[in-house]
Amino acid sequence: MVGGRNSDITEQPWQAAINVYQARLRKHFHRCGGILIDSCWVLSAAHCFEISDKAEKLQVVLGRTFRKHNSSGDQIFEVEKYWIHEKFNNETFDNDIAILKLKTDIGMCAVVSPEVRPACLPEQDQALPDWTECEISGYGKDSEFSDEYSERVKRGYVRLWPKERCVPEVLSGRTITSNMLCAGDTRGLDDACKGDSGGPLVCRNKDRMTLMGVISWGDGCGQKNKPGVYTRVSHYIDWINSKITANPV
Ligand code: 4AZ
Repeated sequence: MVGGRNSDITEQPWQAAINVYQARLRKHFHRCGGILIDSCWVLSAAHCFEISDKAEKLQVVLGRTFRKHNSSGDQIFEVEKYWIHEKFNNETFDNDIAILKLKTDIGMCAVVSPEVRPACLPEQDQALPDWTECEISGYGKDSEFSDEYSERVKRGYVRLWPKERCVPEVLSGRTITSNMLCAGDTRGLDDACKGDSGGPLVCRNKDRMTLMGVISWGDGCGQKNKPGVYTRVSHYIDWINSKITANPV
């Protein structure tokens, strides 16, 4: 994340880190953010995964303030299976959403604690007013050309942009679909960056932190007058529920 502040995982207990095991180097590497939405279910971005990524190589870490440090509040899971949206478009990033089912033998996975708690989902097609202030979080890069991901989870504040402003003209001509939403600091301060993808954009709605976006893409990071682009989660409630219902824990 560009801008923003160091945070504590208890401030965004739905934040997940998705790691991929590299056999050659015999260790896990940070790939993307994710969002815990139910004990055994995590959302992320479709573009975070390659067809060659076997579920067995993925690891989901919950409850960590410091990305690489074990802590008493963390909960680590293997992935039983994951699904990339059937209509994900690799060119435009339309439908940039994926869902992961955590592995368990005991009928439950993540346990609610101060460090770990699911985000609420919006209703299908629910929208919030333009310029609503929302939060983004992640372990992504502190600047576009940084070599390393952030050691510590960060949180930033962005506002929801009106649809009329979320157009190719402000994003170097790239296609914007109705399944995307734009959010940014109009001054271009806080913004998601590489490694934050798949993570949350949450907005307060009726006193619940509600997952309105999945961090998806942007034209660089933190540039003035360029919003970040997010997957519009309210368009995928039926899709999410169909996956959860068809694959009981
Ligand atoms: C990325 O490369 C990325 N500024 C994610 C979000 C944004 C830019 C890049 C938004 O994953």
